[in-house]
Order: sequence, then structure tokens, then C-alpha cells
Amino acid sequence: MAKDALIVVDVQNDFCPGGALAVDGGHEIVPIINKLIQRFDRVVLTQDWHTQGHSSFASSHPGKAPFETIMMPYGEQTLWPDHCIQGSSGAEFHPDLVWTKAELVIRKGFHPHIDSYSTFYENDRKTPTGLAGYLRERGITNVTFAGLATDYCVAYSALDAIAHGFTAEVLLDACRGIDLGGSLAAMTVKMRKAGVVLV
Ligand code: VGL
Ligand code: ZN
Repeated sequence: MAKDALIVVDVQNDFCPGGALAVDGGHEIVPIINKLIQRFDRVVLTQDWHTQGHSSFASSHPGKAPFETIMMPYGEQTLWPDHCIQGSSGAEFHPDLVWTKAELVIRKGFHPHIDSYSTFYENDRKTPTGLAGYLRERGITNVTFAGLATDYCVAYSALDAIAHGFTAEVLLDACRGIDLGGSLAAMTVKMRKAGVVLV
């Protein structure tokens, strides 16, 4: 247990029903995650934390609609509705999430011109969030993921955890997906192939 950490990904109002980028059933995982938080000695939370007018928002690209894709200098980027704007109520953790025990909150997506799905690297695949260094310095070797969304922030994080030499587990009952154009099935296969343990 000393080498394990639970990483709770983006359990924020905007990803829950009623939010700007609501994930179906997103709120259903909150009681499950609260139990997990009790069980783990080390808990890290992540928080999607975008600037106003962030480049991942469709509203920042005239003529573009949410869920279309565009090319960014770092590659293809899906455009989203405005969500998780720094300091907004949509960016707050779900009100029922019992997060007080968390020792670290990693915020991501705060560079105006880069989106960040992974909790380790932003979407340019070069800009680190600092999480890998934090985990290493604390002697953590095994990470368990729960949260939103399975096929975006959770999956990209789990793949990067493996790439950084951590063992990674995703608790599917404690996650919900966006499933855009088959993304849930595609990311499930990718995770399994990379050695992520899907529970
Ligand atoms: C996420 C899309 C945009 C996520 C964040 O948390 O999975 N997805 N921003
Ligand atoms: Zn986002």
C-alpha cells in the first residue's frame, strides 16, 4: 500500500450531468470514489483548469462547432464546449466528492494554447505537469485511476503512467466515458495493449 496512489481524475461539475461537458452518469461514480479515497493512503486529484477562451474550446475558432477536430501546431485536437474555466463553479469538484484527504491537486490545461488530457503530459506530449516527479520522489510505483472521462483524461493518463514505468490500473466501475466516434472501445484496446490493468 505504501507504494500505491489513487489518482482521481477530473470529478468536476462540468463533467457531471448539468455541466458544460457532461459525461453520462458522471455523478454515479462519486460514492464509489469516496470509498476508494478511504482505502488508499495516498490520494492525488486532478482538475481540468482552462483559461477563458482556451484553444481547446470550439468558441475560440470561428465557424467551428463542439466535437469537430482541428489541426493545432502539436497535432489533431478535438474541440469542446467551454468547460472547466479557472475559478468557475463548473471547474469545482463535484459537491459530494470527499476530497479533503488528497495530498496533491494537479491542475492541467492552463496553458492557453495547449490542451491536456493526460495528468502527466499536455497534448503536445512534451510539457510535463510534474506528476511523474512527484510520484517518484514519494516512492510511489503503482497508480490506480478513477474518474472522468474513461476515454480521454483517464486513458491518456494511464498510458503515460505505463510509459513512465509505473504500473497502472483503471477501475472501470469508478469511471465514465464520453465515447466520441468509438473512442471508448479504441482507448480500451490501447490501454489493454499497453499493459494497463482494467478492473
Ligand atoms: C476531458 C475533454 C476535455 C476529460 C477534459 O477530463 O476527459 N475531456 N477536457
Ligand atoms: Zn478540458
